[in-house]
Amino acid sequence: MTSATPVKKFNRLLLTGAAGGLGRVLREKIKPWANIVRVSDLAGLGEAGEGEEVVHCDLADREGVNALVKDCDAVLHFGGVSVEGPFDPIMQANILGAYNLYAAIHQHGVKRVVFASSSHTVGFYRTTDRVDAEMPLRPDGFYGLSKCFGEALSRYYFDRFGIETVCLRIGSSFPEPRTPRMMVTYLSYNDLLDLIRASLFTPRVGHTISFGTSANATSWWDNSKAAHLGYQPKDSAQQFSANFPDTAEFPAADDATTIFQGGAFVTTGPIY
Ligand code: NAI
Ligand code: 15L
Repeated sequence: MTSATPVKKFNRLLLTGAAGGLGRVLREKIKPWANIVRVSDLAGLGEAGEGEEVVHCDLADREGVNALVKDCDAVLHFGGVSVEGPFDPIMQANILGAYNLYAAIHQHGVKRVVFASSSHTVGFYRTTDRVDAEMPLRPDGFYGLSKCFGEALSRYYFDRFGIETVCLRIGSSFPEPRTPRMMVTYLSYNDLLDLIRASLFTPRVGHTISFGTSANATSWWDNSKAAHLGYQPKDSAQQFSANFPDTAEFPAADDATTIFQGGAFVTTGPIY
């Protein structure tokens, strides 16, 4: 199947991280995919719109997460700490949070999850490397490590119980690339939406890891292991190339942020 029109609607679709940068975009776009979208976050979400339920919940709260997942058919897991930082908040939101979520998903019989993983699971590969989904993980900090945990946790729940997850190793999904590195890692919001749609509606995905970028001129990632999703990016960072002219100041060639795929993340941590 291609990433085109969904073949069926979910009754209730849960979106975590709905107050975040990506969550706010998705909240508007995913309504056609379900009769009810349950949007959740720690942060303010405003009033529930038509066809929405709003649930404020800390992912680290086991009972809260259990109630959050109840009666949902599928989960888009976009909540959590999204940058490098001290271990404790990352552990609470991303590690304990993922555990709470999958325990609830198992208990309530949810069959499909789309997990916002990150390219920082493999940030210590070099920008001269080409990385595929089966190569060893090389996280570039506590944040990347927490995403490795989410990928392994979802693998366990697939192997043990057949709960299907597509882990999206998202590159950089913002309105436009902010750095020269993001000319490689950029994922437009429209392409992100296509990738999530394919991840939710492709009939059998098992446990899939897909890199998430647009069709940028340069790529560090080989996405052939996720070809069954049929994801075909339509946008490209090239439309923003004027933002980074040859005359602009780039990091030096021997700078760690130039050498490694994770960019600035590779030198940010560890933060104690
Ligand atoms: P964001 O930081 O804007 O949004 C994350 C949301 O999670 C926030 O609204 C925050 O309040 C919520 N959150 C944090 N801790 C929580 C907790 N303990 N319980 C409940 N909610 C909590 O991040 P963004 O950019 O929207 O990213 C969404 C997801 O996609 C994140 O998991 C991030 O790691 C992942 N991702 C994003 C990329 C991007 O380029 N935007 C790249 C790679 C991965
Ligand atoms: C990520 O995983 C982060 O969530 C996002 O905020 C960006 O920093 C992105 O990676 C990136 O590498 O650009």
